[in-house]
Amino acid sequence: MTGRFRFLTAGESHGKGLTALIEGLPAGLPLSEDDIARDLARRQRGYGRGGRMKIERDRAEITAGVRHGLTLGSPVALWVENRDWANWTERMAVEPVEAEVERVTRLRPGHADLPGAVKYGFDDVRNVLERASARETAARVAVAGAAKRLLDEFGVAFGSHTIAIGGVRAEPRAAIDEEALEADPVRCADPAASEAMIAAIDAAKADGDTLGGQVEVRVSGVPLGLGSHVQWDRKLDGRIAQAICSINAFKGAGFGLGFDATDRRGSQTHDVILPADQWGERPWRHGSNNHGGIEGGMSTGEEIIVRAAVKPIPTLAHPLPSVDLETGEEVLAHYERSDVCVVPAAGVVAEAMVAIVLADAWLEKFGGDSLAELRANVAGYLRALGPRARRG
Ligand code: EPS
Repeated sequence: MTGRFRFLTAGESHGKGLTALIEGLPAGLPLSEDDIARDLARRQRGYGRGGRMKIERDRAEITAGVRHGLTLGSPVALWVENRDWANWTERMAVEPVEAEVERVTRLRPGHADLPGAVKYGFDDVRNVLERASARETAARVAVAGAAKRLLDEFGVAFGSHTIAIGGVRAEPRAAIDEEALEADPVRCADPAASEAMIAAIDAAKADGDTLGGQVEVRVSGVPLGLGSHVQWDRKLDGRIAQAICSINAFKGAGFGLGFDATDRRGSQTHDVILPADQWGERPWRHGSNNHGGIEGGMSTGEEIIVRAAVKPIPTLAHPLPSVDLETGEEVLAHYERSDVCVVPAAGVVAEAMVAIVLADAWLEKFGGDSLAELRANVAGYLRALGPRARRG
């Protein structure tokens, strides 16, 4: 992130709610709560979620930075209520409470519990797990609603889908029916794989276990030239990978073929550049998109394709062996209500983080205090690129 579009979030999973503060949106951008609502709803769905999603009805309230439907160029503040807070008012009270509140001391392997509690000097793991919870991703998706709204002005469009759950892999599809995808319980475009994924989730649930998987994010309409090859922290793929790996339970990111490229020879990996006369519209075109729309840290004008790996979540109904933080005794890890598989929702969160990085890279490249100024800058660049090089 270069800081052209920046944001912070605050909020505990069972606290009053989530707050997000966005800086960098130009003035004059139409932005409404409805623009943000769609992805918040998409994030709440997905087979394998636990009881919490039956309680929440996520909706972001815009509390600053927008007037009469248009951004002011000032920070935009968002508020997402935790409906579950009503059940936690004493355990998560801001003020000290009289009652003895039960502490969590049995550490969950794979979670932030152990390093977080030791590092911050807590004797109650709840002080860590509340913030380490993936509840926070609701705030990120809300922020991304504004980032997407900005990029939508320029025809940039986002999608994501599940490509693997628990070792069940989807067959690649040339085209994806978005409506069918959103209706699919695991957001998978391959119906046979979707059924097998659901069966795998059921089996894991029956065993008190959890499942991870892989998601793919696709972005169309990004012109050649976002990011740069000249410095490590300006590389677009590096910035996206950092953003992806910052999401709870995400363990890696790849582009285009992703890690599958490591099994191929170079001649089978790189996208040949074809001359104009084969394609008419532009002076060149890549013959394939194995590189996923980014080469040398810069967008190439092709569709951006990000693949990301999600580990199985660490809260297990049949807990793993662990240690009690207070006594040092061998115990079974803490369990409280949780999800079996979050991969379908994780795709929506990955899409959100890619949108945030692209909004930042967009504003870095084009700048402008108002949408009109940004528009003029984009148009000037596209003119300079030439009519043949604009879009993938
Ligand atoms: C989570 C545990 C579950 C999930 C939660 C993440 O919450 P609870 O402990 O209230 O049952 O539902 O995810 C969300 C609340 C959300 O909005 O995605 C965890 O421990 O990370």
